Amino acid sequence: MRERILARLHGAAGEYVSGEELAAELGVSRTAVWKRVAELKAAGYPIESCTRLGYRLPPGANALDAALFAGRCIRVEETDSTNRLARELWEAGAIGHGDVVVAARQTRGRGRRGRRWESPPGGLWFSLLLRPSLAPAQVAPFSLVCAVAVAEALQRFVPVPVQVKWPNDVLVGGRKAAGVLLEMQAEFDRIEYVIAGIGINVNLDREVFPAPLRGLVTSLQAEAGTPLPLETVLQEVLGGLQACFGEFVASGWPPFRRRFQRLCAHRGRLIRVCQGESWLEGIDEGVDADGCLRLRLVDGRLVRVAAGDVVFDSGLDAGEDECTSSG
Ligand code: BT5
Repeated sequence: MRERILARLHGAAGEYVSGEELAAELGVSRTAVWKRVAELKAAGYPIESCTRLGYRLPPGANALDAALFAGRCIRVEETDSTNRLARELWEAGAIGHGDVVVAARQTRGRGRRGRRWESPPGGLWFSLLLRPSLAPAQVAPFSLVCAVAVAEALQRFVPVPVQVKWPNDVLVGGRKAAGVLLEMQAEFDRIEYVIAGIGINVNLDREVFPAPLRGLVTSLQAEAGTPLPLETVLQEVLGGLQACFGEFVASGWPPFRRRFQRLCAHRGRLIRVCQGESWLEGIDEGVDADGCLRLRLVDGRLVRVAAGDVVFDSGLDAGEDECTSSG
């Protein structure tokens, strides 16, 4: 019922809707409406009430944005993967749009392409379930949008630069501190749900990582020189994701293109893009209007890359295991 109340108030475009009208439309009592509105307000929705006029969302209040405020946070001590758990909870009807599943540790945290994501206690491992009213093809750049949201939020906690690495890594002081795994369930032209899985190394020592990763990764604590309150970081990142999601649903990728470029660690640099068994090398000429990477190859050709892993600078050697042939 909360979603229907919000949708009705949003549809009224800043005008008041009386409690009586809402009650009649929803087939419930005015007291029930009043209670749900009180819950929505407690959850952070900017709903205004007036005894004689009823309720309204003030002009300019974006209900989609606000919809994430209502998201519940389901917390577990341990799970294999919060992305998997979020899917299971959705299928059981236990969670909906804007809900978040957070685990203190994951036993089989997942990266892209079946890779492993180290998730010991001290980090933030969570999945956000979203039901955007977009076509499946429109969602592709959303993982880049999430990387932007996470990077911008994390910059408030560390004195060193926070950057993005195409498509979905967040680097702190040049090393990977967070990653995004976007998974989608869709049918033909309709998205059933999107799960944005986010992993952030908050209070972790480098020693907790397997030896081959130690030189490549970092944590907020290592860069800030002090442990950080997990809950504050989570709320900051969720706030950023919420704002970016609202903007992405309303305006798509274009407003994020420049934000991504500004944060990008390898723009204009010589990079290698690894795609499974092969790789391409060239100068990064920025992301395009679809979020693809434009790469100027040594022979002068400009190619558009839709997927892969970027390796650059000293990382060229460190990432060699992901580029298994000379392409
Ligand atoms: C990612 O994959 O960066 C996406 C990571 C998403 C993790 C979150 S945690 C909550 C949710 N539940 C899940 O099960 N997953 C999501 P990718 O770009 O494929 O990077 C994976 C690679 O990063 C690995 O092969 C390692 O090289 C490296 N890596 C693994 N664990 C790391 C960590 N904790 N910090 C930094 N790098 C790590």
